[in-house]
Amino acid sequence: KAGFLARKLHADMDGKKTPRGKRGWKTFYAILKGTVLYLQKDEYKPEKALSEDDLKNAVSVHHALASKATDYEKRPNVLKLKTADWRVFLFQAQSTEEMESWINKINCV
Ligand code: I3P
Repeated sequence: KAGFLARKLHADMDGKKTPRGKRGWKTFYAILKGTVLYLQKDEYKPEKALSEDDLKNAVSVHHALASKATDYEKRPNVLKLKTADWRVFLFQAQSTEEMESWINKINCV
């Protein structure tokens, strides 16, 4: 599965709230491949290798939990992702259908 997702960092690996200055929304082209959610700055080009930033932004969704972010009301179609290393991300999809599709795909990994 692939598509555009806006990401907001909510909590870091220690489970603590992501500090100010790093909490802004940023749009990526997301690709779920195996147990990894790749977040790339640009749309996927098969001939282009992943950049260092792309690798840094990749998230393991193994033993992660995705759900609708019912407590976040500022934007529509936002899902919450809790990872096995205690990070929390918010991802905004482009429609309700897309959000539900991402939640199902991530939870079925
Ligand atoms: C954050 C940015 C986010 C905002 C967040 C700010 O600032 O403005 O858009 O979240 O508020 O801290 P920065 O880019 O300097 O990290 P919302 O869009 O959800 O309001 P928050 O700290 O209340 O999460």
